[in-house]
Amino acid sequence: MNLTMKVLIGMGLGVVIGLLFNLTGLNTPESFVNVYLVDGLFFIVGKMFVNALKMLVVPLVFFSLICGVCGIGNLNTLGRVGIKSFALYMMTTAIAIAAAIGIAASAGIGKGIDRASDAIFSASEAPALSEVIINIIPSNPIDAMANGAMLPVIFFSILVGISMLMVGHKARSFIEGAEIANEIMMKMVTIVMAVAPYAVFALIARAVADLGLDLLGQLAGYVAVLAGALMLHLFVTLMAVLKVFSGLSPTMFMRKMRNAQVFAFSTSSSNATIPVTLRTVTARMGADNSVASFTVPFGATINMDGTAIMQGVATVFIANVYGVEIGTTGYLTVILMSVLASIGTAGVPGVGLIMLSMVFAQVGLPVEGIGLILGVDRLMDMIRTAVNVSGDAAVTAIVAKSEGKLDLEVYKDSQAGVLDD
Ligand code: DAS
Repeated sequence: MNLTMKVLIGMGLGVVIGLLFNLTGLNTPESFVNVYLVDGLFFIVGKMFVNALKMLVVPLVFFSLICGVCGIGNLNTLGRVGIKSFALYMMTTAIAIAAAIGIAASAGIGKGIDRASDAIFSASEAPALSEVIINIIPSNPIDAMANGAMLPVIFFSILVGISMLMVGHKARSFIEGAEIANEIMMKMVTIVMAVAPYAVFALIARAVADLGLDLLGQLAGYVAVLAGALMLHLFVTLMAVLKVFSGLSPTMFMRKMRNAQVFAFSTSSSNATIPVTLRTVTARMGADNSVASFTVPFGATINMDGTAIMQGVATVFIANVYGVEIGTTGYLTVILMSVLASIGTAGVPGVGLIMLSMVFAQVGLPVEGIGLILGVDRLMDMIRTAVNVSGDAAVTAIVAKSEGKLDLEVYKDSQAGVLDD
């Protein structure tokens, strides 16, 4: 049984147990069960898992970003293709998360929860935007890492990557070291995510015991708004960008992207889908490999429109559930952080959730809030990964066409390359 199924079972059991406690009134401070089980064992297991997620963030972002930046090749090969694709990737991600926050805020998801107790709801103030911008440059990068101040860590990591590129071949062993360290971090993510089913059970059981059916209704709202925002980005925003920047047919694009989207959905991993995305944009859409071989892996590393959408919607949801007023400044910080963090989010299952703990910490939301959405995240990860790879392919088609390296005859031929599939 795969992890997604185990997480869903953990969530289902957590809801049943939580409802049992909530509906039988066992969730009172006096009840033995509540004290030793719900606020005891479940609380401890949930806290330990959230700590494990937070433990990963700094090393994961540091090494992922260095590898992402060094993956550009050397700075002078960055060239037009690198600059065009980087600009388009950042633009689509920023549009994605801004739209997602707008949709989620207007939908008011997570509002009006009747909080039985403030025990699991405690949030701190978000820092002012000027302070956030000033502090992007760390006076002490080690201190920033030690305190999990992620925007300075992201800035420092990108700077290290660029500097390594400038040193050139002499830094080769450092770059190889960073690539190995990044691989180690990916394995650590896999280990932590293996515990997710049990943590989901504990976190959901405790939240439902406290909030009852009310939370489930709100959670359904979160899933509906997130799925809607992802579909809007995929079928409207991305296709409009494709049409405006290349004139290529969105209908043909979607028809040819189907296999890659299904593969991304089933693996929840942009990285694992790279070979399928590459074959789709070259054999089926006619993009030249000289462009695609750079923009597709580059996109799988730095382009995460779907993930940024999840981070935007989840932030609004948890802020409403916890009754925290993030304000415009806070949301601008979330957009900046999600766009920058997407550079460091490697395309593997569940990594977007780990980055979410970083976004929450930055805007003063309790990271425990992740426990409320953890159960549905595996499912949402599948959808957002399909959106992520669609963004990688769309930007590849745009850049290839702008470089005169896309064979329009192949793109227009619905049967092109289909024999390989
Ligand atoms: N599953 C990641 C990917 O491969 C994205 C995420 O975790 O949000 O794109």
